[in-house]
Amino acid sequence: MKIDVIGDVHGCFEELKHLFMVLGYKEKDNIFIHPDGRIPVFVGDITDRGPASIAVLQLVYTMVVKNKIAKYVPGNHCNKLYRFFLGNKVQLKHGLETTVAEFEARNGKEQTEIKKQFKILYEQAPLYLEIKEQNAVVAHAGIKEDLIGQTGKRVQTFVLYGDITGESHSDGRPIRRDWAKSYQGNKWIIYGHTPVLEPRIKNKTINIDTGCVFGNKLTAFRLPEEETVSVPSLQEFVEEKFRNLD
Ligand SMILES: [Mn+2]
Repeated sequence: MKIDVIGDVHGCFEELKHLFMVLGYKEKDNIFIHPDGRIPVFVGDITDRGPASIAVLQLVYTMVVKNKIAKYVPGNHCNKLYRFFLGNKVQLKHGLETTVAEFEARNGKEQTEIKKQFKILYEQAPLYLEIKEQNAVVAHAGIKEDLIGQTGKRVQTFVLYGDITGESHSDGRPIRRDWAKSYQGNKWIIYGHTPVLEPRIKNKTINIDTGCVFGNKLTAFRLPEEETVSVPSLQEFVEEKFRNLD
């Protein structure tokens, strides 16, 4: 199974369609199929902030759940949207407000359908995905070597939020340890979550969240080729969202 892992889409539907085209997928009946049977793997955070979160949600649902020609792991934004759909009290900020506004603009029948689809997508998703054939692991915010193969609350927190310490910077951002720098494993760890201007490779890890929703680009990482493919963003560039990581 050859794979194309796709970074945080965040509602950037046009850029996602463009990326599929550049990767050689063909559009058929509103889904994207690769002539060589390649499998797209979404690294999570498919909604929020961008212009077309519901369209992305429905495309990912159709490809992953209905047609089973793609895979998906959840991100922290997915987790929060799921809790919103469960009826839990969640704060409508950090981009969730845009997805909820799109959702509330739909009629009742469409809302029922969208909610049902996302719940199924989220509930059937693994916390992270081990792709043995490619000796790779896909996890939204990454994963430490000793957590691979495990499940549970600690693993869930790590794959959704990264290696957080529980403390915050003065601007409110959580302090995160740089787990990728000390990663010693031989499996590829493919992740997103922290926007970077260029895909960041450290040891055998790669961060492919190139901040499409903040105006940079949408990136895929292909295995076994070990190459990245990006398309430019159509969104406004927001420089302060990008981290300078060495
Ligand atoms: Mn994230």
